[in-house]
Amino acid sequence: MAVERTLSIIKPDAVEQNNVGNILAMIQAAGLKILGLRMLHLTRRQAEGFYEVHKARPFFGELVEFMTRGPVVVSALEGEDAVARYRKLMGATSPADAEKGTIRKLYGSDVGENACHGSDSVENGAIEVAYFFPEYLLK
Ligand code: 3AN
Repeated sequence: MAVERTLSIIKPDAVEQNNVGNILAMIQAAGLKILGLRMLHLTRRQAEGFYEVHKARPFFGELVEFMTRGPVVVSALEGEDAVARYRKLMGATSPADAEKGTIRKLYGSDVGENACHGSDSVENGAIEVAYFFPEYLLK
């Protein structure tokens, strides 16, 4: 298995509910290394750019509205098989379908306000890490 990088976003709902520390603790307990960490309030342009692939989906406007509602915490994670391991730790997109003990089951509310984002492939992991941590492009 290869060492991979993946991007985590702790979404506005989880920040509002004071779950940043709980989620970062779960990431670290899972053995994923936090390479970079930033708290920021996404601009509309940043959110639309990040979710460009979902532009045609009916929930795009709602998604951008939600993601710009308040601050988020983005982190670049690294580890063996990090993309799949973080996806497993997050649980299914809809918290109702997420396994017990996952971030979305514990802290998500619904399919939109689901506490966290994680890259869905190694390729997107590299692209998304570079979107928020351009300094990691060269390393
Ligand atoms: P995941 O984040 O699990 O990869 P995707 O790629 O299907 O899920 O969706 C991207 C983001 O769009 C999700 N994180 C979720 O918050 C949002 N989303 C997906 N489906 C809906 C929906 N039906 N209504 C509102 N937001 C949605």
